Amino acid sequence: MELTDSEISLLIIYTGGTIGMVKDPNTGTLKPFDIDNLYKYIPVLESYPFRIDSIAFDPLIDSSSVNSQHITKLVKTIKEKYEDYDGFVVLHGTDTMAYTASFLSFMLENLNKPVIFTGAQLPLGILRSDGRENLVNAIEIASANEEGTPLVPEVAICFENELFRGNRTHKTNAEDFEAFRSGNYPVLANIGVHIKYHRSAIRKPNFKKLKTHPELNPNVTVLKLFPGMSEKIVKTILNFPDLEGIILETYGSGNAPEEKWFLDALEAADKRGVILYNVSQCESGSVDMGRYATSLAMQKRGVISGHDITTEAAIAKLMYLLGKKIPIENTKELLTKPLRGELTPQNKN
Ligand code: ASN
Repeated sequence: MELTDSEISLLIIYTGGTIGMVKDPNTGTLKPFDIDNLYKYIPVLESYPFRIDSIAFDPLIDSSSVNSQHITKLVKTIKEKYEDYDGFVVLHGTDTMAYTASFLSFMLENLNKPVIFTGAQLPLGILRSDGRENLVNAIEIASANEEGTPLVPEVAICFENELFRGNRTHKTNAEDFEAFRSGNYPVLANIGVHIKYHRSAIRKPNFKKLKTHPELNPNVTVLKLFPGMSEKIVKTILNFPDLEGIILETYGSGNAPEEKWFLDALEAADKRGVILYNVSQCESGSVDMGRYATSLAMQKRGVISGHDITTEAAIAKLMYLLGKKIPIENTKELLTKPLRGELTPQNKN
């Protein structure tokens, strides 16, 4: 039986971001304002037929200031409140929304309830704001259920009439309301007169107990390759003593220069136990190591394929797996497999 409106309860976790920002009269810059603004601009929140509670970060932040503590705080909040609510809406700035959503997807194992991220490109106080529609849609989706089972039991991003899997998403536009794209995975829902859920793309609940993983290992970095990069700088990065994992943002289907110094530096890092994770700079398509000689050379030096994972999800996955302190061989193996639908399984024969 579907839950009746009066039985549904949602928690809005307001972290900050443009949605609730106002102009600082002294500097003219946008800064997050308090949660009362939400209710002022969306009075319908007070009269919703569900129970909607809200809590806010103190201080509220522009999402470009998000750090591991903020992410851990979100995980702990959801864990503490998990049994009290049917779903969660996270109001978050757009700049790092794809990162935070990716982190949460890994850190909330056995998630069986919706955690729907949303925000805005224009603050609610501005008449043309996209925030109202985004928030109302996110609430609708977080509360949607079939016989008491949520329709979207995963971490997702609801933005401009589309619902995306959080760990498949990338912010592609700083201007348009259509700010996000999911280049390698179909949208989970289209929002029009009706919300059309694409059931086959949505994760199925496993009904297991939520398990949280609050530890993240920060000893990772991203190296975006470009023609003409400095040997000295690249070697310094790969040799950095604390480095435990590096995402190599490579060209096309996972290609990189075949120069000897570069391949030797990769080999040396691999031998020191640094995880080398190959992620494409392209928004769509995937790393296919061995398709070209250049990527085969990397594979021989220990580089692991991230297949069609986004850089955001790769960072989150690496920091999460390294935070678990499991043997490096297990970490390497898990990096090639989907844990939360973040990459497409590879059928290597
Ligand atoms: N700088 C803002 C943030 O990420 C951008 C936004 O939310 N549209 O917090």
